[in-house]
Amino acid sequence: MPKSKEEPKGSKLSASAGGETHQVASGPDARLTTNHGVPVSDNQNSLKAGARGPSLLEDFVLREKIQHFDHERIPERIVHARGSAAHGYFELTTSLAKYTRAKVLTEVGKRTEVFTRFSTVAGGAGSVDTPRDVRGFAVKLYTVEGNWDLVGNNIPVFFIQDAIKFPDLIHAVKMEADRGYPQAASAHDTFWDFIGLMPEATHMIMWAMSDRTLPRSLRMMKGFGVNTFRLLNDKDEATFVKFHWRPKLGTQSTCWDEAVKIAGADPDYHRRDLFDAIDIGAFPEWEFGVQLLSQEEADALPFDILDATKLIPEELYPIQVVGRMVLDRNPMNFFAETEQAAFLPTNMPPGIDVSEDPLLQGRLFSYQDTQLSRLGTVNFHQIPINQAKGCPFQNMQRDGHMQMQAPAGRANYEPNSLGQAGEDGGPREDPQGGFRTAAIAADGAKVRLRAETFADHYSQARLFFRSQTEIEQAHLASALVFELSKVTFAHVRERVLANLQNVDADLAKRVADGLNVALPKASAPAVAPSEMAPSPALRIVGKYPPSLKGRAVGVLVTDGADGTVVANVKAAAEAEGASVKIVAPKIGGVKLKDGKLLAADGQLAGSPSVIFDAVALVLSEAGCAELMKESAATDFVSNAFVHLKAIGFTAEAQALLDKAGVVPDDGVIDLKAGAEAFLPPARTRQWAREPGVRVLA
Ligand code: HDD
Repeated sequence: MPKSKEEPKGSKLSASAGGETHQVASGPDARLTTNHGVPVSDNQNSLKAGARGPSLLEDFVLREKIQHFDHERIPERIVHARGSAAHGYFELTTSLAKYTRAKVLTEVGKRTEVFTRFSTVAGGAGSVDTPRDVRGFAVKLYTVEGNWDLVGNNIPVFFIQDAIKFPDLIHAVKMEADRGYPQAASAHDTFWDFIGLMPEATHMIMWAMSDRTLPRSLRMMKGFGVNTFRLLNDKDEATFVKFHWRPKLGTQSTCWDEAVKIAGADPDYHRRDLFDAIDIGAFPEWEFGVQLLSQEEADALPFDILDATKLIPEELYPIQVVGRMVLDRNPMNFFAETEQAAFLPTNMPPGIDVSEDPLLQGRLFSYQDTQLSRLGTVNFHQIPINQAKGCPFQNMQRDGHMQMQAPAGRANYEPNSLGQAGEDGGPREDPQGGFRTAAIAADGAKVRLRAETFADHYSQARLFFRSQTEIEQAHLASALVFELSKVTFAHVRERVLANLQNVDADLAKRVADGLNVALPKASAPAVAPSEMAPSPALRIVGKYPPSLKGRAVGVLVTDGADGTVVANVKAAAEAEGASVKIVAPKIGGVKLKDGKLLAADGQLAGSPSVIFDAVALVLSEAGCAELMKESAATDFVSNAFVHLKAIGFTAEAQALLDKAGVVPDDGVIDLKAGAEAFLPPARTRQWAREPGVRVLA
């Protein structure tokens, strides 16, 4: 779209959502107009026949305003409806030129603009941020050879092997057809009915029931391309590739009980966390890595590389880190950018190609198609956030709803002889630099079959479960107990248990005990599961980075609190990169022991401990006595304790600790030992505390 070269005085170009601009007046000239530029004299009163009379049809100002409002919503995404996103850049650190000719993966040091959207899968756009759910991790890279959309998840495998099952999977997990609930929850009959009947989902179920589906922050999640793709070099030689994003802040999760309470305390917890972090300049960062395999190496694997329910253990094929992504700019307008962003797995620059993975093959159709119903036009690629920004885009496609471009000239077909390429003749194909597909032989009979190499549904489920720490195994088993306890059909629970027997007999028994039901016989697996060497890479616990960076500390204070202790805790935590919030009984803050006023960031009832990673209680005796009458205070402390958080305290807080049921341990720190003593337990969770506060399966 042509930009005006000269800005009229007193006006500016409104910031673009990816390149496009329109003039808006600013300063004293910023007057309200209709959509067609007519100045509006009165935005408070509609045009009426007399002050108390009926409104007049003539009032085009009223009608335009109401009509536009009536059409503000577009259909939400059928899956991944709730999401938040940010702009940033991708930077290549190691060239993959041996494997690919894609410039984005060969030009070391070059920064490519990105737009990355994180999402939950099952809930609607207005649902909460912290249900137990897989998270979407979709990155749009505006490369110099066209957009590359790497549309992945925070889990490296998927529920199903063939795209034809996707509508069934989604129908089963979303709210039930007759009653319209539950919203954003897999703990219900139809989901587990489907899962029990689809043994191929078992590996993914292990991940879904693990703490991976309770991320602490979008900044603390891994991302995976999930499907197998190909890289193609300048000789058109193909290499299989799996794509990985690894968060610099480490992979961190919440506890289930905590996630449920966060949903009430702050339904926008993840969205706010991402926005705030970028706003203060704490830009989230991920390493970008690849696993590369030749055809021969893929053939030698004990599972099929085209099967999206399988991962390639990092211990077998280490992830080579070749780049990084930094998110450093919040969207300016949620709707224009985040809501209208259209990701397409078919968006790939030359040098990257798909594989025959039957899940991916279906995706190649679905995303383009769904945009037509969401965005309503074949021209959705012209919406600024979706435009190829790294290079021009031009072809002979024309017209359609919401055409924003006015291509010049007569040549809207090709070949033509109206003029030279790039001039009157328009653009031409580029056999050398253009996108080429890997020349993979494909001459089988037409069949509706699942390859036998896809038949082993349990070995990797077992690998995942057995690779977990004891703590993670207990969380996983307990999540299964929770979810299956919401299932009302006994036969559905039984079928899932029968499948779990094939994963691990101990797991199945623990879940059956947790449900207090008899353990059924194992279901007959299509292929008997085999043992794989445990993969420590699949664990989270024990790997939190030894720092408070990117995390939040809540300091509960009362009138008469010791300001020096507050200042010390704040300074020590902030020095590690934590954000520290002062929580007080009243939002106006407190008067400290020395008479100084301390401003509050949050009021106690609205700032429960679930929104912090560690807490400190800096109270006066009188303040503590007041808090003893306040359930929000007891909840603040008892929740911090059962959510395995470090609790720093001053001696005056002892009565509140006792009332909240806090039992002294390594994570309950008397601050008289100095703020430094609070840091080591605050950097992690007190896993050893868990058996004392929660009965796990
Ligand atoms: Fe999908 C959206 C990820 C399988 C059909 N998908 C969507 C988004 C993510 C994924 C992250 C949200 C993008 C955004 O932020 O706007 N989907 C995956 C992954 C899959 C997967 C990692 C398995 C490897 N998806 C999958 C299949 C199908 C779809 C098998 C259909 C056959 N997905 C869609 C869709 C969506 C979508 C219906 C809804 C909104 C959209 O595309 O733009 O086309």
